[in-house]
Amino acid sequence: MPARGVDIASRSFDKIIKDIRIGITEKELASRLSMYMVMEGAATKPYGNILISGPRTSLLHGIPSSRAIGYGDLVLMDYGCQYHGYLSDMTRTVVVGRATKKQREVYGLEQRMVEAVEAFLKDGVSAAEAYEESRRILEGTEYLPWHYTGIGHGVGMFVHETPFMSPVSKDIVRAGNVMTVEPGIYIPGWGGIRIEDQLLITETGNENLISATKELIEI
Ligand SMILES: [Mn+2]
Repeated sequence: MPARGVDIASRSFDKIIKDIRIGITEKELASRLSMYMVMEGAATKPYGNILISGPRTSLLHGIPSSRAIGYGDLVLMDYGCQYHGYLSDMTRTVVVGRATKKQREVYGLEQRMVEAVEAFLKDGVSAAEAYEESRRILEGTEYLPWHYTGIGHGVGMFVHETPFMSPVSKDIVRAGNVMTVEPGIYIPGWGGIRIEDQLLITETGNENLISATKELIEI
């Protein structure tokens, strides 16, 4: 059942945030995160988990490096696991120390984008219109140029499946689809903030399978 893989990922988030501290490297944290998922029941074969920090968080598909975590860093974790053949995929971004005004502002916009798309998604809606729901939150702000167009995708036995949500998508979202919602704001040289949930689409709406909080966490 896909629900189990998302539970493993959410429980591992509660564990990994306790390990984040100044001086620990991205690689150390990434390996601990993989270990927690296996200890929680995931298959041992991982797939490209992302755990990046500081200005590197603006990299869409950054690979964990030897960079040590510092005060004021954003730490972006985009990860999931395999359980009985099905995959989970989620992202959370946290701040080490007190969030700056700008970090708080971008995080707040990101939260609003995720909420807008999740309020929109149900059986029969257009994936391209779902993208518009996130884009319009950034209209009139300085952050619109840093909004990435791919804001979600189906997840099943593969990590990226239909439906794909983007401005050029022709896909229609259907009840029974399991898919991510992951708009993001990626500012080169500053950093990026992404929140990614994984939803089960229903006739009337959707059910969020990720139980980890979306509120800003300051570590
Ligand atoms: Mn994803």
